[in-house]
Amino acid sequence: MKTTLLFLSTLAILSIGITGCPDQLPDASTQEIALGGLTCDMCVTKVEKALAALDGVDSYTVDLEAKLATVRFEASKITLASIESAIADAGFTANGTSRSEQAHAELPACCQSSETVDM
Ligand SMILES: [Cu+2]
Repeated sequence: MKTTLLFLSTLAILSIGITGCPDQLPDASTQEIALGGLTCDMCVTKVEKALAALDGVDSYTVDLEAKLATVRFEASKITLASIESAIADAGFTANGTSRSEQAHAELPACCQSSETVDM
């Protein structure tokens, strides 16, 4: 009986050790955002700048070839919709949302893309 209890408590401690990762924020969420209108590295920089300016975004990667942004954020501070609209405000579509045509028109010529939605 004692051995069983010891075994169970050891198991409990072990499982806490596995799940209770200290640097894993409880409300952290990682989402992939499909980007439209991404043509070159400058576009990537524009999207990265838009993401960097957001409070609540912990980290991000922007993949030009996959046209995909992977964003890790704190769900209590910012919503996915806010992140999408920040990207749209920078002149690109995010998950099919419409982009700011004004911001898009202000992008360098190499970044001007006729595609409005790229899913
Ligand atoms: Cu570009």
